[in-house]
Amino acid sequence: PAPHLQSYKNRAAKHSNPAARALLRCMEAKKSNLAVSVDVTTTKDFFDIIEAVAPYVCLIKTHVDILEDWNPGVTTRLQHLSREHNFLIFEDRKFADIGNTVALQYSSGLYKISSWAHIVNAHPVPGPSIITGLASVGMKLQEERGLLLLAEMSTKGALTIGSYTVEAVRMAREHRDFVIGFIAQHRMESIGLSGTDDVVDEDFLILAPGVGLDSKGDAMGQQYRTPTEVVTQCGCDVIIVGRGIIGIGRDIDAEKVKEQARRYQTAGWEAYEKRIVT
Ligand code: S5P
Repeated sequence: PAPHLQSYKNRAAKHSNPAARALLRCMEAKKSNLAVSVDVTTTKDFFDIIEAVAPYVCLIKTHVDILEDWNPGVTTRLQHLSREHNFLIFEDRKFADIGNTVALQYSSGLYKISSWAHIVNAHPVPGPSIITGLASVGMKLQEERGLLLLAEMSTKGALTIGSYTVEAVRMAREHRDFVIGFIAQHRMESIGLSGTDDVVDEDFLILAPGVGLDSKGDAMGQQYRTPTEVVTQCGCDVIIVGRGIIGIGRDIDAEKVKEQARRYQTAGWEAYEKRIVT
């Protein structure tokens, strides 16, 4: 059966990339396909949220460059929490430059992303060299590292459609050792690629942002769908939730955040259980 009809557990046992394996194992162990996007600007809020949601998530998604008081201790503490609470770390850096530049942005600078983020993502717009650039850093480390390509975006009017998405999938297929999947809104099979190549042992993870239970969008083009639409109907594997869980107010209410995380975890898992056949 196609990957999305199989359990996370079965897929974990077969996957060739260590980061994908670790994520799938964690999803199975915690019964969670929930990634929380911690889009806040102070390290206090950042860790208050992570500590509140940690038991309910398989993945924490960060934008470390929006933290006003970032310091190297932040990523040390984040890695510690990742081990303690069993979740992976995804820095949503959206690389988009030539191979040489993205390799430097991934390995160096203030953030040294490759030293702590299990997963990063990249826009396919520069072509395959963006993958080889990032792989020249990530694949050299003896660590669990993987890359997601942004094949589709969640925003109104996004240009990630048609042949762009098709070519993104083609690029990923050429680099299956490092590219573990896509940021997308649907499984790629559902956009007309299935059967065009030898895809027998292919298992790309689909991580879908733009998920909300109470809202259809924001004032800046974001569009939300429910976990049922995303996971059961569109075959995505991980739901990425930001403001639906962390809220939009100024003060973080850890109890509310926890309650919402639990709610999305349950919704995501039930949507997955409705989908799998093995
Ligand atoms: O197409 C996309 C890709 C990404 S990675 N649409 C998105 O919204 N994202 C990210 O997901 C975005 O950068 C943000 O961090 C998160 C969605 O946040 P929310 O508050 O709208 O749930």
